[in-house]
Amino acid sequence: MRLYYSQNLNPRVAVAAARYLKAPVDYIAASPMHPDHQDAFRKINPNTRVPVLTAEGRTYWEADAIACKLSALAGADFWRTDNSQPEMIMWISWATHHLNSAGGVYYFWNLIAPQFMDFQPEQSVFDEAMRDWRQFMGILDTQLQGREWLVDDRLSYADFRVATCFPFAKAAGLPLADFPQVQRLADQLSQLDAWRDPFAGLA
Ligand SMILES: N[C@@H](CCC(=O)N[C@@H](CS)C(=O)NCC(=O)O)C(=O)O
Repeated sequence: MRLYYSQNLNPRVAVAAARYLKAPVDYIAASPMHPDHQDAFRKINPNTRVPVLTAEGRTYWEADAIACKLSALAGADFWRTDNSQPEMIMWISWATHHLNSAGGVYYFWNLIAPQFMDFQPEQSVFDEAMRDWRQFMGILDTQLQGREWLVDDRLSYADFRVATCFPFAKAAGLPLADFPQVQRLADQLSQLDAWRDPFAGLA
């Protein structure tokens, strides 16, 4: 099995999941959007993005699908298969469409765009994303009150997914500490080697 990655937002989640599950994957550093690599990469992901997992003759892109596949192969309940599965998927979907979408604006414009362009959007773009970030972080904070983890008090992939932006929050300018329960979740996750330093030993 091969897991193609870069050290960016979504591949970080997939690599952390693979590390957490001790998946027997070969980690392949990739630059799928580099003009010299795009055509070749399109064969394994038409979106020319990472992460991508190749396993058992199939190819999986999207961090969530990769976590699902690796969890199944490990026989783990990291990706829930019991009655809590819909709730886990609810938080995964919510994270993608709401929390990470807001956080992604700061991640992209403050950390990624400056590497290759000299352009910043209007301040209103940042203001709107910050309003959304604070609203959704408030929702997450409320959900975490009285719970150790997001779903059924056991770690699941939903905890990784809602935390997608947390490792980049300080550098991107996204407030975490204003939300004490979310900060606690971030601290708990940081105690896991797989989450704190998923790229340890990788290029
Ligand atoms: N929805 C996809 C997003 C994939 C994506 O946007 N990947 C970006 C990194 S966050 C990418 O491949 N960028 C080019 C690179 O990292 O070289 C997922 O969650 O896996």
